Amino acid sequence: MEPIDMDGDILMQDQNDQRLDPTLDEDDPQDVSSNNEYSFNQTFHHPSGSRPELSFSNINQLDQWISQLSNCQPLSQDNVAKLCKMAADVLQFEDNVQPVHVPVTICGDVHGQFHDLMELFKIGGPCPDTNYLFMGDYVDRGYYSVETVSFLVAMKVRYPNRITILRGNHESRQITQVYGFYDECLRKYGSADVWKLFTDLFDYFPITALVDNRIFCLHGGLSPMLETIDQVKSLQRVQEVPHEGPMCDLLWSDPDDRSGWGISPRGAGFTFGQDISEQFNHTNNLSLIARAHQLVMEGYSWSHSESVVTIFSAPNYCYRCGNQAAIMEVDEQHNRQFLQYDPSVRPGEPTVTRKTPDYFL
Ligand SMILES: [Mn+2]
Repeated sequence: MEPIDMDGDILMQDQNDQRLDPTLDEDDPQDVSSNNEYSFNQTFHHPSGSRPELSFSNINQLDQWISQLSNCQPLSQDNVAKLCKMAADVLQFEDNVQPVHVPVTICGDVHGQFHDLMELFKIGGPCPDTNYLFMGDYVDRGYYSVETVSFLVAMKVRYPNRITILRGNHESRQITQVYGFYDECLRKYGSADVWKLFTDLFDYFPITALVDNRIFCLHGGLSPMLETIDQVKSLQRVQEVPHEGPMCDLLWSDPDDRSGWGISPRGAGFTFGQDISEQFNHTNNLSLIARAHQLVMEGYSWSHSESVVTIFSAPNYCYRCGNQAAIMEVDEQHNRQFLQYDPSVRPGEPTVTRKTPDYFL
């Protein structure tokens, strides 16, 4: 049986953008293909002041939403609108390089596999008792992107110091129109309004996190335009994921066995070798780069003499890849432990077998 190449999200070519986005107006600023500026903005600082405290009524509201979502019941469109407004008020105060402290459990791609996300919290311990850092790709591919991203965003608003949610390359207007989230919103809500609410919110997600100044966490990988973490801090991140440039690379790049920088087969980001990872870790006094973005059969995989780790948290990805999932616990002493898990059962749906059907033989 041929191996299934399921990790290769491909960035669509520019000329397809208009066709792919049915909501685009002629002069809609969402079309980022003409934006060739790399958006370093030395004057960008996150808004001064602090995050507003949650009111008792907001806490009650959030607890009710979290309870409903825990049963895989989507919120009403009005409540999604309220939730996204509250979430933007939280996320806008976070940094491009969001500081996180140990102990924390670091997770990779989830991709709409809601029941497996519930399994993740069983394996890793419930939030907020356990602190979590998710490295993006909550939507697309799986059947429950709406419930998955609604749940994680509600948890973020309810427990902002206990859970960190980074942006993945799928938290994008363009990619979600190709890989499922847009269609799922249409199917579950009858319009693209909820898709618009969430994709507008994605612009505020932090793009990287730094665990106790030692572990640099991000969805994809490094960029030839970024030598230091301070340079990441000066990016203007509140925008659609660009097609190129440093912010694009952070969400799209992959480590590679070849040294130096390479052209990525994904059509966005770069491949980077061990020499690049070791230089970046040395320059920034890091012990590790933790990233997601690639399907790995054991759920985690070391690269570059353990200077990079890939974590993938969607077991049996796309309900057919047969892979294990993993999360990485980092304790107070910075000891790391990987917890692996298999797919949960989705109620009411047939068990999918990986056995090749006889009619293919
Ligand atoms: Mn990805």
